[in-house]
Amino acid sequence: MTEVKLHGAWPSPFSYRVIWALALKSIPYEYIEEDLVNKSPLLLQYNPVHKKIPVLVHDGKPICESSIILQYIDETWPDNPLLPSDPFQRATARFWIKFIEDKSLEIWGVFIAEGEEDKEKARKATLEVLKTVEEQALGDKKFFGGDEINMVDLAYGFLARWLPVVEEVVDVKILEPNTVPRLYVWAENFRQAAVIRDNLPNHDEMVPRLKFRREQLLEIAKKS
Ligand code: GS8
Repeated sequence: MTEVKLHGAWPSPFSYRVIWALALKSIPYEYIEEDLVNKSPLLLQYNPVHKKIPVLVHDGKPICESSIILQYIDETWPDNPLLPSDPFQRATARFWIKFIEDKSLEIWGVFIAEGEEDKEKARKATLEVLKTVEEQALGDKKFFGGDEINMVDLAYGFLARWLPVVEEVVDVKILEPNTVPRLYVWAENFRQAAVIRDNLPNHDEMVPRLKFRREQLLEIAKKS
């Protein structure tokens, strides 16, 4: 019997990518909640380079970095594939996963924006990224993967639950029906898909957690 463990930290969007992939594949696993202020010796042993969650441990072998973990899961448990079989379509899916990884600093910039001018700048930068994604990657499809959720949807999943909480905490509006209407509908579809809906952090619980985290980060930024 194969043993799967996931080291994560609530409510990390990177942990959730892996949680969703395991759920979509119906893979049983043990979840281990890490305290990122006081990391466990096991986490440091499994991810000595970045010392970050998520780490998937499969039969004692640790795999780090959420997008690499998604690929590992898809290759190890090929039922309910998360990537298209056609090499060109696979390459395109990987392109968009890399795109959002490369743009994550821009998007998370909103989280630590302070003052109206800063917020507006961060809002515009994020919206620019979202418009590109909507026009070039999503188009008129229900999901990035077409009718079904695929790996690209999982990589962008944070837009559906985390970004709205960030918008609320920072008091900016970005992902709106009048700015990126197709991406807005995608976010609703994503949240409502059965496997995702059953594995989403609670919005009301996230708000105080993200508020607290934002204050911490702003404090650190002021000191440096
Ligand atoms: C990012 C993981 C990450 O930032 C991935 O897996 O995709 N590129 C990686 N993990 C954070 C928690 S989520 O905010 C983390 O583990 N931070 C601990 C630290 O920086 O000390």
